[in-house]
Amino acid sequence: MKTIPVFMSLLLVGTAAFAQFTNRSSVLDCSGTQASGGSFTNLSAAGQSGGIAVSGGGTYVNQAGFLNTFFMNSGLDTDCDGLADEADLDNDNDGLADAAELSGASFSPVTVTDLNEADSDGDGMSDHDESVAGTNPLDENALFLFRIRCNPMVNLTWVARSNKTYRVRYAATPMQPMTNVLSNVTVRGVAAAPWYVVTNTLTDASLAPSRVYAIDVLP
Ligand SMILES: [Ca+2]
Ligand SMILES: [Ca+2]
Ligand SMILES: [Ca+2]
Ligand SMILES: [Ca+2]
Repeated sequence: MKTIPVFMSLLLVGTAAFAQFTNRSSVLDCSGTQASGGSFTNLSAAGQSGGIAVSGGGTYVNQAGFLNTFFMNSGLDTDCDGLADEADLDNDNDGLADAAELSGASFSPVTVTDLNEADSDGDGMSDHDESVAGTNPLDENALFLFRIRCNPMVNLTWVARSNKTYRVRYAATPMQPMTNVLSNVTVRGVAAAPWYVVTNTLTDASLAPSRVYAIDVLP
């Protein structure tokens, strides 16, 4: 409920400036730095030492007032969680904070993602999950997947990232919990910068009649 005064104040600011605003999540606090969410007061440009800056990504300069003409979708709630984007630390609810999406620092190499889109490249894997897997969040062909082949031993093959460790678990049926660890695998191999992609295969030689597998990326 505390968010209502926030965007009401922002609407007031936009009207007074006769401008259109795009800035959806870069309310500045009273010291002129980017606010980290929560409750806000004194949000008008006049009463705010830092004003409101354009959230174009990267560093923020010239924080006194408005920059150019921009659109503000006041009260926008991208992830429909009841918290307006202006006060939401994670607009798209993908698990990666807005600040992290703007900085790109969760990826190596540093890669800026869309803070209003949970899956920036539309490959079915969220920006957060790609940050954990170490895959390129802007490449729809780069994501963490594995396939199973039987001949008759089971070969599990997945596109991995060199030097990451993966836990392979299994159960006899999909109804059972994945409590059995087949192996923890730290993937090595020749892989090219910047994403160090390498294909890895693990063999399950148990010859069990049926198994269901899961692979986790370990921190
Ligand atoms: Ca996010
Ligand atoms: Ca995102
Ligand atoms: Ca993705
Ligand atoms: Ca991707």
